[in-house]
Amino acid sequence: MVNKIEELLAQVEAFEPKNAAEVEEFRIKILGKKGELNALMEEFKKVAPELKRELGQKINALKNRATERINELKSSLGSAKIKVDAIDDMTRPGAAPMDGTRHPISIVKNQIVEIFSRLGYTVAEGPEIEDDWHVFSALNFPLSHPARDMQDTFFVEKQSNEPNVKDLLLRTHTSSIQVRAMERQQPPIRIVCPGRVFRNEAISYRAHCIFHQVEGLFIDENVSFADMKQSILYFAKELFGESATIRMRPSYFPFTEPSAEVDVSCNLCGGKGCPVCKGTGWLEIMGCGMVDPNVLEASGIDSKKYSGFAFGMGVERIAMLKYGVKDLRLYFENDVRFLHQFDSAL
Ligand code: 2NL
Repeated sequence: MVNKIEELLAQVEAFEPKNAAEVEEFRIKILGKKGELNALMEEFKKVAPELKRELGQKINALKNRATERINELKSSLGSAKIKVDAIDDMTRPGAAPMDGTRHPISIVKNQIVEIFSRLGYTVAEGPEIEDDWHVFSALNFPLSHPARDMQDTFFVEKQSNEPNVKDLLLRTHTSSIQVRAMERQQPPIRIVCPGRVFRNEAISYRAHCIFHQVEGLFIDENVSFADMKQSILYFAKELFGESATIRMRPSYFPFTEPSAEVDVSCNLCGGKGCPVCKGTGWLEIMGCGMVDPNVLEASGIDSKKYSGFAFGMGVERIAMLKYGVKDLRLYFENDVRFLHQFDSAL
């Protein structure tokens, strides 16, 4: 019986299976109900009492070692099988990584900037956190103007009570960039100012508290309303197509006089009237005007020598009109099914 035990122990140690099925077969042969170990136990019952202690220990050791070795083999062959499965079919096509695309707001912003760069405009940028002077006071906003209200503007909490520390706010338009440009340099000035702006507004299909603007400023000697009209007509044709026409309606802004609202002929229906232009044949795309002399003087520019025009547009609005997008919130949700529909060289 001792020989039998030793022979089985040697078999356990020497066993080299090729796969998990062979291990299972071996387990049944050694540890199974009708296996070698149970056969030994039957024999053990008949053994003389004085030999039971030593033989019992040997059988137990065999059982433990066999169980241990079979479990080891099972786990190593089991995990190897998974690895083999993963590269089972070497001809299977790989998962293609999705390419990113430029955001539609960036595409339209770049197109706007590119068109004005062909007219000699350069790009200027400025801080998103601004002070009252560059957003309101220098732009001829009266102290009581509603835009200065907490309801419309995000104010930044004051970090210090020292009298020379300014009140800060998030810019509500990119005009502040133009004020800084006028303070920095004398005319001729010809700049476009793209940027993110902030207004304390309830989010809806046509409004968001964060959005994008492009503003422009042209100041030199003898700049006229006719210059402004022709520049904007060129811009509208470049952005909406050669057949685009524009019309101007009188309007009001604190920083320009006279001021106008610009409509472009509806590119979707060709002017016949459709849901996007609400049957009018016209789409409102921007505001503009001759820079108010008070604004020039506030930034250190001689309003007797120089004149200029300025304009401003919302990038989300232009992008909605260009692509026929009816809900502005889509631009902020980052759903790739939406974003992947736009592609551009810009
Ligand atoms: C609109 C209208 C406008 C301006 C922006 C401007 C800037 C300076 C001086 C004078 Cl520094 N004007 N900007 C002028 C007219 C209209 O924007 O509807 N924007 C979305």
